Amino acid sequence: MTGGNTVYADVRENEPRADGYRHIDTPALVGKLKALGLNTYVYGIWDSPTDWDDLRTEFAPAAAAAGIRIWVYVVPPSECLDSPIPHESGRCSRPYKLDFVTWAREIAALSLQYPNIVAWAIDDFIIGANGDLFTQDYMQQIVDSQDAVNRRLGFYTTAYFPEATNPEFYERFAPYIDGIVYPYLGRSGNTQDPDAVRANVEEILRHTEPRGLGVLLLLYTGRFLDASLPPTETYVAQTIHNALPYVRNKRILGIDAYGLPMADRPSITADNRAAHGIGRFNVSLSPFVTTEPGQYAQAEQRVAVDPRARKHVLSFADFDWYYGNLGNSGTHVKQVLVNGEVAWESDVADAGGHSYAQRSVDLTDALRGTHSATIALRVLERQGATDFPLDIGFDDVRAEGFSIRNGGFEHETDWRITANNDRLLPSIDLYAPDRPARIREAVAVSMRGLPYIGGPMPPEPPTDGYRTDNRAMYGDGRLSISVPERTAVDAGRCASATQTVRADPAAPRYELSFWDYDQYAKSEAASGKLVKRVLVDGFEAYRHDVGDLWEYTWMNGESGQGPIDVSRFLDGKTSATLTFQLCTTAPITDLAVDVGFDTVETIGFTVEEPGFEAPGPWTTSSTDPALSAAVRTAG
Ligand SMILES: [Ca+2]
Ligand SMILES: [Ca+2]
Repeated sequence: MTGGNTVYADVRENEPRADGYRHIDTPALVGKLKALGLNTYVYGIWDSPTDWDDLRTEFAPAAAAAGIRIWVYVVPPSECLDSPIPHESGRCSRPYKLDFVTWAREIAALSLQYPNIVAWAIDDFIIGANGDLFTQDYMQQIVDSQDAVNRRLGFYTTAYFPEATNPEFYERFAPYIDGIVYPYLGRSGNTQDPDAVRANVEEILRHTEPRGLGVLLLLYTGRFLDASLPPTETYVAQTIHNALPYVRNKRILGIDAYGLPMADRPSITADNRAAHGIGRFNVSLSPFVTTEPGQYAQAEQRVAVDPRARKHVLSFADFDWYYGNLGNSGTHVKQVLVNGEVAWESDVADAGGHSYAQRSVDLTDALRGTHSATIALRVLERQGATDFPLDIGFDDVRAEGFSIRNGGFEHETDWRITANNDRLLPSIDLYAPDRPARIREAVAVSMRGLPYIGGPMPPEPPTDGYRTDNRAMYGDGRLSISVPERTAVDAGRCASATQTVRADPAAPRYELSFWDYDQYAKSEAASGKLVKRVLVDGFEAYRHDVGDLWEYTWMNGESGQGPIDVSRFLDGKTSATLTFQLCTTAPITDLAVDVGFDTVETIGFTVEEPGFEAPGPWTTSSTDPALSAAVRTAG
């Protein structure tokens, strides 16, 4: 299924139809589902106001003919960005929006026409303020509305592990629902650990089975925004392998491959977070996960030492993406240990951190006269944290006077990867440019119960500088609008990239889609100072604070935003200006930022170099010398 968090599940037609919308490509989608051997599709009504009609008139009958069952998914208030001002409106389940009594009736009616529609679900019942809407009285109205038309249609809601194992959740909702959709996130809000399936599912079934409720396991096969690393093909295959016995013995309803990449787009370029090559040692910690002092994760190896060497030196590169300006020191610490003794350490709140830094540790005294030693790269929780996520990288490990194997972490050998807890997740993180295709194959093979064996990862060509310097979404280029560290900029200054675009004056509507990226989220220190803006013919079509969700993540505006209707700015015009901008809204003294824009897509007008792979027609300017805009290409 498609929905929140995802990057291009690619189920739409390339070109807009006469109404100016890109519709669901039903023949292609049905064909891919058949080719992958999938028997059910969870159809999300969210991305486009045309989704419901595409389901009614095209997908439901085609899926029926192909023997594919359908679950219909609609969203609660927290995911409905609806405004009477078109360019401020975003994704929502349309046309009935938050009228779930009508959704219940209409989906039930459609399920009578197409009995392959077997269930419907509402996302996130009790996340945020959603619970205020779904009172017991309202739940009863929804159920009555559905049952008056089709009592056999299933009705479900999403329940994350804390709700899915909470008796109060069931006391409140069990009378109204047929079961839950459980998003599997390991033990600590991640898409890296497949090994908690059995423990988590068993615990959930202790609540659902006595109540006669069904469980659909939702597996993230595309990114989850509250996880530090996106899922890999081996994670997907192993999680399916662990869940499949529950499907076979009918204790769970099935496995929903959420965000399954359906087309052959490449991986996001910025997902390669190695210093060089495709691999690094990573320790990640998801948002909202609590850690305790003394918890650690590490990569360790036994090394042979030349006892006669004049010098023993360990060098490496590391990053943590935190910059000292946000404070919070004393929580997470990067360390090098030699024979269990700390030989080097750096707090993630130390200066630097936005990119890899080269380190050199003199171990001459520690290793003199010895023949072997244990070297460990460790991330230690000095103090516990509750919402201080991490994505730490170590790479380019080299030694003088002793030997290091696989110091570039280009494969999963030589290092012993361990943790003394299930919060900090250590791994050798390998980037595959064709990960979407690998994940699709892993799903197709594993759902059949067969073992998935991925091919070798293709190597990356050598790069100048660090691999992480290339933060493009796709390709090797993006728009970069940046301020350096320790640099003051007054309020009201802007840097921009602009081009004059050709518009079709007779287009039925005009749409602008783009993706943006920055380094900050949720930090008070970064909020209210820098704003990302997009102007269409001088009118502000988009405005978002740099402190918005999420950090280090390419977003389509934001999760609820998606493509923007810019018809009011372009209707009847043959040309207009398009401007991407970063502006200060308050004075800053030390708030280094490098905002990215990439992957511009339009309906009703044409943008040159929409992927910023070359400067082309983009004109950059700035009203402050410390604030600069540039089309930045790496290669
Ligand atoms: Ca590497
Ligand atoms: Ca690009």
